[in-house]
Amino acid sequence: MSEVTVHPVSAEWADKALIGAEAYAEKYRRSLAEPDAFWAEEAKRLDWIKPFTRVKDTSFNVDDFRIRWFEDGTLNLAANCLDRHLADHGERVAILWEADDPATPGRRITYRELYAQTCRLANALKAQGVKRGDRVTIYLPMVPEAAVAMLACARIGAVHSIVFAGFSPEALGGRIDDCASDVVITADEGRRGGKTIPLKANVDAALEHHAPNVKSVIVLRHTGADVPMVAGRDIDWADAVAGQPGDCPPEEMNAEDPLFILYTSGSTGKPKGVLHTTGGYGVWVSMTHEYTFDYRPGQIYWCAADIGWVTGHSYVVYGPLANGATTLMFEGVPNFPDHSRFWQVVDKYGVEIFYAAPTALRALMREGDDWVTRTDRSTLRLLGSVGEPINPEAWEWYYNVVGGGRCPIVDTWWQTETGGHMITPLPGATALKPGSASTPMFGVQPALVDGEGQLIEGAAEGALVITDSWPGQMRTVYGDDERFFQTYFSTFPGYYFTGDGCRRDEDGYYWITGRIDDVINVSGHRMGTAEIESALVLHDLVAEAAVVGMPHDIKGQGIYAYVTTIAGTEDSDDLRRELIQWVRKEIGPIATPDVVQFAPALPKTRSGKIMRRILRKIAENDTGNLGDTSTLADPGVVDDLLANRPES
Ligand code: 6R9
Repeated sequence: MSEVTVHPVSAEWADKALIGAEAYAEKYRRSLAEPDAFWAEEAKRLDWIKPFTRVKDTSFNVDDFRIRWFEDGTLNLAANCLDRHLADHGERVAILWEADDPATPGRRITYRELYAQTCRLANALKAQGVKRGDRVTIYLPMVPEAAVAMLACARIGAVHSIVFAGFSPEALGGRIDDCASDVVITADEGRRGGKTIPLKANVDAALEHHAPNVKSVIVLRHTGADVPMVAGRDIDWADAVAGQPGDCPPEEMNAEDPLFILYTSGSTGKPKGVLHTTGGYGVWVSMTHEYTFDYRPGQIYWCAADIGWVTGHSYVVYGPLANGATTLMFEGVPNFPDHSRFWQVVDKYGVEIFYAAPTALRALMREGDDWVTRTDRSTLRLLGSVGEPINPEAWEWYYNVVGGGRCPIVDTWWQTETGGHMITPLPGATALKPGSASTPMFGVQPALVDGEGQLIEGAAEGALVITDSWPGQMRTVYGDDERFFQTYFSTFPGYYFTGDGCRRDEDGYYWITGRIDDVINVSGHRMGTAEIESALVLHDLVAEAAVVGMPHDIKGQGIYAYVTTIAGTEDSDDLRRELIQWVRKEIGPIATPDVVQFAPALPKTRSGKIMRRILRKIAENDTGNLGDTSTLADPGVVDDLLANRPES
């Protein structure tokens, strides 16, 4: 290992931060030693309708498996994000919106306005027949109405399921079906990087083959494009809310009632509907947003993630709004109209806290410092990173060039399943080591296990597990408790298995090394290799496919697909291009394979298992040492793969 540069906490941060080093140590100790007392205290950050009397009731063991937090308390999370802010700071800006095109005027929506818009839509949803517990699918671009839609669902106790607006009609339809939504909220079109995305047309296509139970589609006019409306099913957002009152009583939800479903990729099968509930999730995102970002009311805060991912749920909408923050929503992309865009937006709104994914930073870093240094950025005081490991080179660039050496970087490790930050530095407490997510959040007990499932102590490397529950933990896979248990609690009995590999150094800092299951992380987005393989084999000419990750300078990982076509097919470049388009159509552009290699056969063991280890090595171009190939049914297959590796 090369020498690690340590950036100690500056005197100013140590002095002014909410949590300093001693406070961190003491609070962390208490969170484990007295969890009930600790969490009862933290839960006061939310307004409860009926206070809870029980705090933590959890077990990861097969015999008495349960995850319940604050279980007899009631509350409404939308009311916590809106109503309680009105008395003292209703005129504070809740959402700042910056359009894709810098010439389009931005929007500033106060807490009072957001409250009224949310209530109108909540009433409109009720008028469409949506009841407590019903699922509503949201397929919207990064516009304030996306937050309005989420909060309107939460207000009436409906469960939202957001599908990223970059997903294809096929992927959208599958997700609508899985949770049996009967209402879809979408827009005419989205805009990103100067291009439009045909959202309404995608919904129409999705509903052709899926979701027979969808009764209404609410359509937001965003670009104003002329989109066909299906009579009796489709309704204009403006018409739906017209005449609806600007107040709507919040539904009294139990702490363990579902708040949302968010589909994420796993190592097997179709995407899982990760289910989060109300009380624990609310406490978790509010607490982590405040402590990790050292957030003080009134500060301008920008998380550049899309609401289609968990980061958008927890750190664009619920965490910041629960804390009365001003949260910036950006419709566009980092490199449109040019590579200065992020920093122009920072200057335009005076952003103080900025949170983004390493893939965007690496892409910008490649374009040179000038795009950054020509902007001011003097308002920035804290930077964050999320979604994938950040390489030390990108970290130093972020720190020195973007942050001018003034701003700590919080490298936050967490997952869709964890609801919020799990391992992260706190800016006033943690000396920073570039590339390390560092130390656990309050209540989080990470551990490393070896291949036999034995805990390993001290400086070591292993599979990352969490040994006890935390309030923001997912509660189940929607409709499939058994799959939830199998996926996360059966590999290492008694522990939550994260799917990540990890190293712990002599100072107890955690260094995430990446996924150790069949999940690849492309530009911070999770893709299951099995999902891409299933899409490929749907093509008439494909007999078999195997997909692995490959290193990629910007995206972190790229997608490398091995494809065996049916006998007699000509493996041409045209077919290669067609297959790439096919996957884009089946899943969406984020799943575009970077390399398609035709393979007359795939390397298999005698029992017929594909040896992915070998496929990974070839994809990584690390072909000197393929390891043990003695269990292969036909070793000749590997020679053919090596000889025909396409240039990437
Ligand atoms: C929040 C989010 C989760 C997976 C996770 C890990 C990777 C996320 C990371 C990180 C290293 C970080 N990951 N943050 N790896 N350092 N700071 O991204 O959720 O989309 O579910 O992905 O992302 O591999 O297991 P999700």
